[in-house]
Amino acid sequence: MSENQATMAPQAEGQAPEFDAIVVGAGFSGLYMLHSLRRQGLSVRVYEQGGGVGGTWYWNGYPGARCDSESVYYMFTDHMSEEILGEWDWSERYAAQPEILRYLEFVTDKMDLRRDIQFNARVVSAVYAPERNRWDIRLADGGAASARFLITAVGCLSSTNTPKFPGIDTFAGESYHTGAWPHEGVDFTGKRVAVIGTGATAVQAVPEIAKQAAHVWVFQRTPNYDIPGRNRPLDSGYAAGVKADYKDLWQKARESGFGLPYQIVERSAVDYSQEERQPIFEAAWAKGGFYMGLETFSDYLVNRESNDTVSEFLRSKIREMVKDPAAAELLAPKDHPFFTKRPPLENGYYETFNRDNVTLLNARTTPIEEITPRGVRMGGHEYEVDAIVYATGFDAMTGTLFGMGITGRDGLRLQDKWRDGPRTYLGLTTRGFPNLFVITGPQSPSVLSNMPVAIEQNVEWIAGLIQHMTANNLAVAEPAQVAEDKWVAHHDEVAAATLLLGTDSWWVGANIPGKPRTLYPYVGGVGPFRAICQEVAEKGYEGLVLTRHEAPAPAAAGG
Ligand code: N01
Repeated sequence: MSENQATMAPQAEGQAPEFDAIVVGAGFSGLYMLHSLRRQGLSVRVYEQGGGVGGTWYWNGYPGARCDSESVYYMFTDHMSEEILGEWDWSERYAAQPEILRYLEFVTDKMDLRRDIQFNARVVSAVYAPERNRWDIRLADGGAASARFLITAVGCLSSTNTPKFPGIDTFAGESYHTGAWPHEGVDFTGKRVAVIGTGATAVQAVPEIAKQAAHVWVFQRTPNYDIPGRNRPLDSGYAAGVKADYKDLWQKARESGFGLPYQIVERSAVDYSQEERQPIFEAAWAKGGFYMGLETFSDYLVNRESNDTVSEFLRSKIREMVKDPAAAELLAPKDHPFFTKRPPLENGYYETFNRDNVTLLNARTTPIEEITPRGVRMGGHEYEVDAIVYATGFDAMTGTLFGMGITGRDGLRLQDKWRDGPRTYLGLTTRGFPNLFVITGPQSPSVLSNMPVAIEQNVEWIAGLIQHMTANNLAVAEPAQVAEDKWVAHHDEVAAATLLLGTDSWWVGANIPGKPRTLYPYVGGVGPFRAICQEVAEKGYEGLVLTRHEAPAPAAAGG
């Protein structure tokens, strides 16, 4: 048997099981990775921290949680299974969290993926053993395993961030983080609730919480440019049309900048008069969704003047929707350009501030001082509440990877290698960590795109590389230093050409004290990224050093 051939090696009692590949995470990316490697005949084990599949959709069950990508484009394609694509129908324009979770469970069962997934299994260390060319994994419960390939499918937003407010542990009421929501749900009926944060999550949660609660205080530090989602039951004719045309539409999405098959018109807002721009903005506003950013003008991220036009349009809409002028002014962003933070989609958020039981508070001019046993103290006033909802985001893109104890050659820890910011080749690999592949990692398009499109490309590229290694009897893949340096330089150059680095956002790590400030996702676009990755593959995985393993292959490793 060649050292690349599949099958789980026979295991002596008490010995850690050995696999060809270990995948960490059972969300969209982990499920597709498992399927793709199993299809090659490899033995694969998925370790999932949660008690079920779903990843982000398992943990984020807060009220109002739904997808901001249109559901017809937020799913696996025929590359996963033509049958599933044909069988599944979404009920809403933007699917809510329970429906997406049901979808992922449906896919899992349909593809018989569950038998290779171990749930409630948190990876706490992953160490590369060069003499064996294997990754040794340890779980929080003491379990262990090893594999030649380690693939992280941990999502970009999976380590919650709760600011270290003084007194936070003294609160006597209920505390929740939106990213770790209780699966049984929370009943806010008649309760006084503090919501801290006004990002995409809070924008979804606040309208729903306000429908139940006696009163909601929203602690806002930075307002966002929220775009109307205009969620509604999915028109079956539209959905059928998308299905009928899905091959073309998906290809268009794959080749696009942001992973959506929208009609991008290359034009600058500065070349149009105010009278000409207005109907273009109004049309996108009426349509709802990311059309506002993608189908109006194309240079918002690189041209401040162009951006000012859409930013002002969006501020004018907020002033129309919110009746109290002081609240409207507070909700209208002035400190950053549109789309330099992720614009939330809103379904009733602004109107919520017209309710008597909702109060907006300015946590920018008067920062939260402390959490007390009875509530939140700010500006010398104590807001007494029964529950605090932390909608305060995530240690994005690197938090979970660093928490897994990933250690490469020569004892190098990932967080030490990336101390000044991630260094990767294509966002998928990093030198010093042979056979480690990161799905939707930093310096890949990931969160700057419709995630399933980025995930599909990443997974297929990794699967293609592993197949290539098997076919050519190669055992070790690691990027060359020069290739990694070139990718980082390219990534940084593309980022520097945009307005993104100038705004404090989690995209640049600004939400976590001490986190290096750099653009974490790649802003060159999913289409161009795909083309680069494809060219790399066509040139025999240029930039990667692919070798046979030189140490004698141990008998138990299947070689
Ligand atoms: O987190 P965020 P999120 N005092 O980091 C505030 C994705 N998503 O969970 O902006 C007071 O955006 C912070 O204030 P500021 C989407 O990609 C997807 O809302 O830093 N406030 C901010 O308002 C999104 O971008 C969907 O000044 C504090 C908030 O907390 C990403 O998840 C749905 C504070 C955090 O906002 C994260 O969104 C929802 C402090 N000390 C979300 N610290 C879908 O489409 C932080 N804040 C599926």
